Amino acid sequence: MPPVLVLAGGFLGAGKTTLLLAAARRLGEAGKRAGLLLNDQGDELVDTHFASAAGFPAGQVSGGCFCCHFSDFITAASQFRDIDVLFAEPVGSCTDVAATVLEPLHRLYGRQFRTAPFTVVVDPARLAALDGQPGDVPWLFRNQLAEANILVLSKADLYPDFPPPPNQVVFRVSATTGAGLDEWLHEVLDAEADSDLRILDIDYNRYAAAEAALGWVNWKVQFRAARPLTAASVAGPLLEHLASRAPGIAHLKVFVSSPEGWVKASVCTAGAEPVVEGALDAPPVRSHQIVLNLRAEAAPELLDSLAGQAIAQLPGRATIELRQAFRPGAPRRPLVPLQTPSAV
Ligand SMILES: Nc1nc2c(ncn2[C@@H]2O[C@H](COP(=O)(O)OP(=O)(O)O)[C@@H](O)[C@H]2O)c(=O)[nH]1
Ligand SMILES: [Mg+2]
Repeated sequence: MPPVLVLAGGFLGAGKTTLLLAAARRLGEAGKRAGLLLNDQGDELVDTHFASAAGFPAGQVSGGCFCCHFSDFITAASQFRDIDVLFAEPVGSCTDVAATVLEPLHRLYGRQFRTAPFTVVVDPARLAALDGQPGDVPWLFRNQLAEANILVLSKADLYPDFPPPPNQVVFRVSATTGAGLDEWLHEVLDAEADSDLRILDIDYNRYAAAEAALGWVNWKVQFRAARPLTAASVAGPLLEHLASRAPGIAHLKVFVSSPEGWVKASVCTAGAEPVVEGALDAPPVRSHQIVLNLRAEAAPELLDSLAGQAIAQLPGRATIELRQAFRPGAPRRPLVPLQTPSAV
């Protein structure tokens, strides 16, 4: 049997990776093997390190979205061996996934993958803040919602009673507690593969403007501390320094690892409490690898210099292995939309 390919899109910080890891764990308990395919506009991705550290086969399409790198997506997806389910997470600033990824998947790769209905993961807090908001980024977010076959209202432990949007198949899921996870998994894994795609009529100029509104910063650093430090005592100050200074944060993530263990710390909106996961009790060591991903509605040069300051204030010597700061390039329109698109 070909593996089921489950695409789960949605905005930055919606909870996609956490959901997919929880689902992969749940499948593992049931004797099934799941892999994760992540995606980024840049090259070093906290999510991929996190998924590998959690013990799952993980791959990545970097340097652009699945849609504009469809052949890379197929190559990367084909490299997973002996899996039952492949979860794929497009970049959080991506829309038009139905037309540019799912439609060609159905048409050209139906024998290689059984494609599940398209899930879009939504953070209820961001959805609540969307009401009537003007601008290109809210427009992009609305398009993400409109093309979903299934909406997952994430973080149900925090927002148990959030009202579901009308005219959508909705699941409330907490990846943290596991509530609602089985129901969603059942829906995506057992549904008829060819659920109708919701192909949109996307204005690619506006889409490009929305993507370019975000500054994107990825750093990878080898850090030699002046004295032994735990991963948490590297990640904590780094995150706090940046979270209190970077404007318009959409997602800030730091992954600090050494052979003794790893810690992931993240913030999804300005002013939110950081979430810290991993080996908080790992013994202190001097050598750490730091991977930092920051996406914010601000100039990449500013975000890059703030990242540099945050790393410079750590007590020790940092050797930079990767330093990227940019606005995502304009996405490319698909050549042949097969179904009649609808406007949002
Ligand atoms: N309380 C709570 N937090 C969650 C849940 N799912 C994700 N998060 C947090 O939301 C943030 C963004 O999650 P992530 O999976 O990285 O989002 P992504 O950018 O959509 O992949 C992280 O800090 C997660 O720990 C959940 O079910 N409950
Ligand atoms: Mg993610």
